[in-house]
Amino acid sequence: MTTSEIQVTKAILREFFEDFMENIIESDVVVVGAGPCGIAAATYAAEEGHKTILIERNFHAGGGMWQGGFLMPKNIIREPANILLEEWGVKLKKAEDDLYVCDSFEMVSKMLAAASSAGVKLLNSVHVEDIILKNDRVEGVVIQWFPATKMPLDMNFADPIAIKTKVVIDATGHGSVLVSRLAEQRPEIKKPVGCGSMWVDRAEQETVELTQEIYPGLIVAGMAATSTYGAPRMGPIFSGMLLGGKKAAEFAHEKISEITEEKVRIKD
Ligand code: 48H
Repeated sequence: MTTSEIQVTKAILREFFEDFMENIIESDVVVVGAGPCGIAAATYAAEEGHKTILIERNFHAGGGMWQGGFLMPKNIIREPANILLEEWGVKLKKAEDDLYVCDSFEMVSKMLAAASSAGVKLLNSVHVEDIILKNDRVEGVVIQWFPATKMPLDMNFADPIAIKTKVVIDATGHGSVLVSRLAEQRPEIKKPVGCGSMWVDRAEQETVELTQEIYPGLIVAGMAATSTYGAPRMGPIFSGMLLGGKKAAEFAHEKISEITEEKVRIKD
């Protein structure tokens, strides 16, 4: 049997466009940013049965997990977030007190495997540059190929496209990209201030507490929540990110249930 170049091209095009039309254009949850928080949020949302898209501007997913601390690929987790990682099959070694350590490579790959098994669709090399903001609600995101955003300014003329969803989760890390965009247009939303100085205990706890629905249809989670509200930073420890991601998925589930009930009520 011979394989032609055209067969390869056709298979890629057909699969990409079918997937995009069926699963991506309209979804239940869009998570922006595939760091620890975003991957956890997407996995739990998909496990609840929601059609979930995870968008990452880099070729690779994993965000801040790859480089551990000080460019050393070891990640630290604190109880009770170790349970989440153990469920995904990540090997943890007890460090000190309530701390565990694992290999970054294993954490990233097993989290991504769990996301994939749950049915999450990953859209990588895609930059989210805006939200769809209609009727005082976030109804989707505006996307562009990431390499296109890196073209010289005089060539950067490519218009983006939009995808619709019921709930958007801003898990873009330090930049709080979607909240920043919202704050430019809604005076009641404060511009993200950036994270405060390091204080591990408070930071880990506040990251989870601050993960919330900041505006109808938009949940801010993980480091994006920390940076939005100026809470302390935590350094290379990821429990707040995982627990924040789980909490964001729980919020998303509640919101989708409310939207579904509202639709049924209107129909009746
Ligand atoms: C598409 C985007 C866009 C965009 C950004 O930085 P992350 O790892 O974020 P979290 O919240 O999952 O985890 C934070 C953690 O990694 C960290 O930074 C810690 C613990 N810091 C402590 C400290 O003291 O500094 O992942 C965010 C992801 C990245 O992969 C980005 O590439 C991606 O979001 N992203 N993707 N469109 N506009 N902006």
